[in-house]
Amino acid sequence: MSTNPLSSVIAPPALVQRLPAVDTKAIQALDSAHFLHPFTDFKDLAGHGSRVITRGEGIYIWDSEGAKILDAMSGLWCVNVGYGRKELADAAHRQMMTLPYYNSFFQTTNVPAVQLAAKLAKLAPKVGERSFQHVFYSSSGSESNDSNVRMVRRYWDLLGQPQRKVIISRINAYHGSTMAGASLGGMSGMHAQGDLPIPNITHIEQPYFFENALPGESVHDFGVRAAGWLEAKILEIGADKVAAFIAEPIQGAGGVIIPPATYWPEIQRIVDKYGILLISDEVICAFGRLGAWFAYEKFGYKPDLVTFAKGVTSGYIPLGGVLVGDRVAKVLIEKGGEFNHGYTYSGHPVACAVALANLEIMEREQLPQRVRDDIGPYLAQRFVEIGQHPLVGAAETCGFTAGLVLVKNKQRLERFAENLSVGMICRGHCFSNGLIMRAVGDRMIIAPPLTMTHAQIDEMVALITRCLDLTYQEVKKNGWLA
Ligand code: PXG
Repeated sequence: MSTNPLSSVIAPPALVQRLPAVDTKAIQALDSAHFLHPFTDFKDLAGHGSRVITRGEGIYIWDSEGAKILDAMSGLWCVNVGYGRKELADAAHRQMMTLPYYNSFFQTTNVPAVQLAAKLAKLAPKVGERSFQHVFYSSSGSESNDSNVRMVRRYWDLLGQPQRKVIISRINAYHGSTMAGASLGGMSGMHAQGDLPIPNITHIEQPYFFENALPGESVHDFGVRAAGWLEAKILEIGADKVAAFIAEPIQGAGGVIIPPATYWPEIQRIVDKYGILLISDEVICAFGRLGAWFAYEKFGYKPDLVTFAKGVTSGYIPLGGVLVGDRVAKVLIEKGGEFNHGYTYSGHPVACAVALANLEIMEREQLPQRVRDDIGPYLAQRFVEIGQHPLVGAAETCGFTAGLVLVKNKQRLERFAENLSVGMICRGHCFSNGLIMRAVGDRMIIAPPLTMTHAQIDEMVALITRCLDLTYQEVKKNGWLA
């Protein structure tokens, strides 16, 4: 038995395998004594203790009790290249030994930050006349969206239109957890804590067909109507007061809400008509998740700013940022004057070095193409089968992410009462059966590493089916089916 349980928790994977098991109880006691977890009911957690994750390899993670778990969420939508990539550790080590930190304030720069900016500019496809030649760095998606708010305001100020302040977002969107990020997001639970949103941020309904379509409405018509809510909001506020519209290409944390094909072209028409900036928050959707380097490429729209984080380093080290399109960059650069905004870790050399190594892996293994042409279509095929399950009202995929809705009546697509928390019951079965799948209300969602093989997709689908069966038996026993 190790005398210091922490020593085995922080040891590298190869070593952990040979070390005695972690003292789970001791770690859990320290955890609840000192660590306030994000988005957590602290009192509830203290009652039963956290699950302690000790290592990862490929698409699997292991907990301190030795259980092997298939991580169908890539950590938190980020470990795109899978766990245990030595190249990324080597890149961090090399950079730490060369220059672990220097700032990019005061007209200084560092080599990895410059190289990464140039690399991202190359990977981001040009749309029409617009290209992305510039990057503003942060350390997370939330910070990046704060930077977006600052940049958008600065842009309109420099153009002599300071009254253009309102940013329109969507209900059930997730754009982070800082004051601006949570305000841009459309989560009512977050707004309720902290007097949010901050001024000049407003929301329209989301393009969620299953919930918001009219009886008998086609998906095609619903997409156009849902985009129309943006135009209605612009007219309500006054077009001359609207600065930008921000949206995730697919709403991730909101439950993998995939908009109809007609939605994005109509959104583009509307933002063009009123001249407002378009921000594509691709924190989840970029870097191969949807089968392209960037999601705007897949959906064919033309954003002015693109938020990124997570997959840029596959989550191995924090890094985020904004791709700044020509329209905004030109004004910020040519009009001059200092932009009074930035972070200690903007362009952190170690994070940028890891990102470069991560993108190299993604290019070498052609992960975006693999999602588009191979594992994405295979996942879609397997999800058609999952859609047949008696508990599943709808099952959809896009690239390498998927969502399904649990219903109490498959024919009438009737939903369970919210307080039954059927999604959480299903998630519980997933945990006990060695599968990480998220529950967002009664939507069960996945976003697995982009390195998954067909055999591993089969293994995951078998686990999902087993957990759906177990949930079905439980809700049936409780008399909750209709
Ligand atoms: N934008 C989007 C689209 C995101 O998905 C953020 C911004 C914020 O990124 P940071 O790095 O500040 O967390 C995110 C993050 C969930 C979940 O429950 C999703 C996220 C974060 C935490 C939980 O699915 N996405």
